[in-house]
Formats: sequence, structure tokens, C-alpha cells
Amino acid sequence: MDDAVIHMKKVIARSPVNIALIKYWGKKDPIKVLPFTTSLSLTLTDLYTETIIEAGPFSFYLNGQKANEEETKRVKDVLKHFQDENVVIHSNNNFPTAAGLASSASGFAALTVGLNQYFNAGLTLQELAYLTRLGSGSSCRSLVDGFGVWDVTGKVSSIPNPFEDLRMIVVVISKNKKTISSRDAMQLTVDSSPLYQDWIDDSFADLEQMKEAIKNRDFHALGRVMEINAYRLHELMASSQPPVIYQTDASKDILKFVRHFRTLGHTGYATMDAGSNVKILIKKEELAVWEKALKEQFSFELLISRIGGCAYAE
Ligand code: 2P0
Repeated sequence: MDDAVIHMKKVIARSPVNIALIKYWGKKDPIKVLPFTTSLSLTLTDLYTETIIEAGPFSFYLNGQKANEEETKRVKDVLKHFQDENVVIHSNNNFPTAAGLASSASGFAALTVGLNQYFNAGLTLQELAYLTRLGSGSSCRSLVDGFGVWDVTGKVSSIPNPFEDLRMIVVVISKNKKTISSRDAMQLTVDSSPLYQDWIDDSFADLEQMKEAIKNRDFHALGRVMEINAYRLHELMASSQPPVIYQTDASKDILKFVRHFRTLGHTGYATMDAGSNVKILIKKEELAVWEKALKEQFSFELLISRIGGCAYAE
């Protein structure tokens, strides 16, 4: 291919957010970004990053603005593994950035598959997983559809999703950027929490139960394990020195609401990540009833997404 063709090239990549049902929190190998525990997630079809890659002197724009030094450095950490660095990258999220909605995960998955396409690099799934993790560990789970599994050896695989018509409601409690990044916070936890070994052990037990629930198409079992794992994550974070607290009173109110609403016979389970927002996994047929109740009792914005899909480029 001659230079003229390369310079006209434009690649558009898109990646959904992924939400972990079994969480990742801590690196055994920070250089290769290998986790202490195996995590498992679902992608959110309707919350995604779209990334445009074109030729030009290197620059990186996030939601229309020149990205800061830290964000740019992480992009370069991935980009330097490709043919050259002469690309202009525009990355846009269709949801609030850095509010515990895993924007860096969808962002890096879109970037990596986009660069792979742009440079015709022909990388395999595991090679893409390795590169995208350099930007954001959990991003490798957005490379696959179904339940994305990222194991302790770094391998990414997928378990087909046997549940039809699930929905995730994201209760947007705060759109503010978090005060401590996941990357720094999880390292602090690994270095200082007395509960860290217990977290590892419990996490593998949760994973086995989750796999069993998926195999049995048992939504209640899946939801219960998902919720327990998230509660445990936030206890673990709080046991760090100094404590890492992402939950706010509003988050706790929503969690309480979810527990209460279940006692009224409704089916839904909550999870939380490195931010104050709460995500509720429900069955589609109950969407209207959950939405109505949440809107009646709270004034938070709700983002509703279908489940599934993975990063791709064209
Ligand atoms: C997860 N989170 O499993 C967990 C749960 C947040 C809470 O992975 O340091 O962007 O780049 O590997 O993957 C968010 O952190 O962090 C995250 P790095 P990442 O989804």
C-alpha cells in the first residue's frame, strides 16, 4: 500500500462498556497487567466509546477536548506497540466519563481494535487483550461478547450468555471525576489491606458459583453472587490504609432500595464499581416497574442498556 492511500485512511472503532459481575481489584504483575483474581463481566450494548483514528501528527482528544498528560501517556503506552505514532485519535463516550462507568475500559478496547485495523496489524484476541490492558486492565473484557472472562494468566475468553433479555439500569449518582483512580486505588488496597488474601480466596469461590449459575440459567443465583461480590469489593476498598471510599449515602440508599424492592417480589440485583453509581441488573419484563419505582423515589438520572456486543472496527 502506498503512502497516499495510508494517509487517507480513517478507521472508526466502537466498544461497549463492560460491567464486572465478579470484580477485578489488584495486579499480581503491574507491568504486564496481570490480575490476582479472575474476573467476569457483561458488556452494555448501549453505553459505548466510539474512536476515530486518522493520519496526522500524534494527538489524542477525549470527548472533543485535548486529553490530559496522564490519559495521553496511557494511550501512547498502547500506541507505541504499533507501526508508528502518526495518528490523530478522537475518542467519544456516549455516557459520563470517569464516573465509575468504566469509560477507560471501553475507551482502550475501542482504541486497540481501532489501531489494529488502522495499521492492518492482524493481532489475535490474546494479543489485543495484552495491549489494551496496558491502558486499562478491565478493557480486555470488552473484546468479547457474552460473559467476558479475564483470568490470572491474562487470557480472555467468553462464556455464551444463556439469559435472554436482561437489562442494566445505571443509576447516575455522580458525574464527577473520581478523586482516586482505580489504578492507584487498587494498588493501595493490595499494599495495605489486611483482607486482601481473603478477597482472593472468596473471589475464586464466587467465580465458581457464578459459572454454575450461568450453566443452570439461574438468574437469582447469578444476581446473588454478583451482589455479594460487589459488597465485598467495597468492604475491601474501605479496609485499605487510608480507606478508599467510593460509596456515598446516595449509593447506600439505592442499594437499600434494591434489597427492599426484592422483598416485594421484584427481581433485580445491584453492583458497584470504582465510583458512586449503582448498576442494577434486571429482566427486561420488569424494566418499567423498576424504572417507575426508582423515578418515584429518587431524582437521579437513569441510563438503561441492553446487554451484549463487543469491540469492533470498520
Ligand atoms: C472491574 N474495576 O472489574 C473493576 C471493579 C473497577 C471496580 O477494573 O489499573 O481501568 O487500568 O487495570 O481496569 C477499573 O479499573 O484499572 C476496574 P487498571 P481499570 O471492572
